[in-house]
Amino acid sequence: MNIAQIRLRVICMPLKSPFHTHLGTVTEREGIIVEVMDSDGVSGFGEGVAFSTPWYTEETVKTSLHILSDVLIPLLKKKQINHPEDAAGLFKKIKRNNMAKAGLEMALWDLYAKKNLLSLSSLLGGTRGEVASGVVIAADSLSNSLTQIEKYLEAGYQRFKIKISPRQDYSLLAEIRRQYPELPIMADANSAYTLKDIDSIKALDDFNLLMIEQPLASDDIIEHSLLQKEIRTPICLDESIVSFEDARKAIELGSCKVINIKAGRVGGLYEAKRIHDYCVGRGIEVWCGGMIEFGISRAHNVALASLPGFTVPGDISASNRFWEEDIITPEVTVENGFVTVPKGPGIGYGINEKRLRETTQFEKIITF
Ligand code: OSB
Ligand code: MG
Repeated sequence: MNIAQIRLRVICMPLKSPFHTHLGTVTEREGIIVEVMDSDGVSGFGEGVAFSTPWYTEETVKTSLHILSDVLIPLLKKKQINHPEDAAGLFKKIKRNNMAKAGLEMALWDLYAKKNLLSLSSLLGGTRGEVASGVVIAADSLSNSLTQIEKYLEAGYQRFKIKISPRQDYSLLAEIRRQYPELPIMADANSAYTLKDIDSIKALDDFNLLMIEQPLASDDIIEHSLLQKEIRTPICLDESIVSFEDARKAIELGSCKVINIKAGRVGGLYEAKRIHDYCVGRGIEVWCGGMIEFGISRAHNVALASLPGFTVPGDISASNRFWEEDIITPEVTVENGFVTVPKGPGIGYGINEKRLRETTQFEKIITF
């Protein structure tokens, strides 16, 4: 791959409505857009999905920018790579910083796919023409949760993920279940519980949840395996899985029955695909997670979720779930509960240059 330059942009946009979790409220989103251009002038795009503050993982926009500019891009400058999979090997000696790695690696996948006139989906081994769409309900009250469910049901979403915590769990889910006895719902706790709360977690078995996501701390891998033996609801891990090795260990221990795969959290599409391949055939379901992302990362998610093991509707919502106007064209849309997987080269979406320009707060060009 003949890289000529890399352009890093930090963009910022307000969310259409606040996103509440027990860890805090997100009202605006900063993100890093990575553009890798080759000597023919073809560009591949990736997105660094770290947040402004380290509430979800330890990375931030600033640490990602530092690791990209001062560590990863210099490595790529020194060593010519032939395939995006080589980037994973190159970045291996750098510990963690997975979202920074993924932002760059995903741009290389898009570029490679475009150069070879393949869709990213087919390059990755995708088999689906459309992916099932789910949405997250992250509201601050029961009534706001119910209003959002009504709105997103009308928009066609197939699966609803409700953010919960010990302060808002049983009564919230009970009322949702009372009004929607058949609705495919799950809960995401973002590590709000400890094993001491086992009775309140067990009680959630009443609601026929598809799964409960990350009830305990990210390093509570043994505790999750103890918990799974005590509850009927399948445990899905999110924050606990930042690598293939984490997935292998969690599965061997029986800590989960489902894994939420986010390419950003695990360091890129190569590692995401390895986790997917390992889960398929071991009876572990996977689905594609979301990061309140802009269109570039959303497009990568659509391609990833087209792989055969992604059997559960993911957190793959339309661009208009979060944004007045996204940075890609066309925007990601949900029709009859599905997003169509683009067939064009690479991620299959173009850049909305005007929107990208007006949301850019900082940019930096590194020439090779
Ligand atoms: O825990 O899955 C999570 C968003 C940001 C950080 C962590 C999580 C989320 C979501 C997905 O719940 C929201 C989305 O992008 O659809
Ligand atoms: Mg989660």
